Amino acid sequence: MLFLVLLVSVFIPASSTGKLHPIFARANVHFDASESVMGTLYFIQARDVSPVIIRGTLTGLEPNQTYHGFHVHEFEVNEGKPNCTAAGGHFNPSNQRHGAPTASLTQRHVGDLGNIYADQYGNATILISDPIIKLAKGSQSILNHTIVIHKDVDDLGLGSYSDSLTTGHAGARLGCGFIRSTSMTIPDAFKIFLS
Ligand SMILES: [Cu+2]
Ligand SMILES: [Zn+2]
Repeated sequence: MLFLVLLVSVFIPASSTGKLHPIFARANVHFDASESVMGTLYFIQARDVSPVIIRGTLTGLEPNQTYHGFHVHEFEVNEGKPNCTAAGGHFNPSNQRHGAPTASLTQRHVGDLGNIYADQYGNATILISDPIIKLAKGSQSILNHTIVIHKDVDDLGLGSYSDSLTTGHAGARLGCGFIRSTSMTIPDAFKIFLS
């Protein structure tokens, strides 16, 4: 129990401003076409002003394929058997260029989360903290949008391809999952950090 309390304190710094108002979401990722990527991603935002933490594991990526573009896309997809193409373009409510997750809101799409890394077994363990996406209500909320995993590396808008500034030249969509709000209590939600 003490460990859990300590753990929660790591992700909810005492110096944070704003009322504690945790929001949780999850996305069940399923493969598209002939690919086999799948897994569950959890999304947590502790306060309206807090970054969103994304935690989860994906399996079925090509071993040693290294980096894969990882974005929130605009439209809803079917949860059990998604057509990832139906997710449309990158979630871009502020009408900006494609960029790196470290860029400011005027230099990236809201949905630009960079790349995830596939290990030698084709698994990707994901722990991302992003200050731009939100679960709280507002134009930057990713609830009811779709997370997409791509076949190729996202060049973060730095490449010389014709689509570097729109998609990061990340290629085909291996899998995707609809981001749905879920009602976890705080301890249950943060237990995922113990696994
Ligand atoms: Cu994408
Ligand atoms: Zn983008």
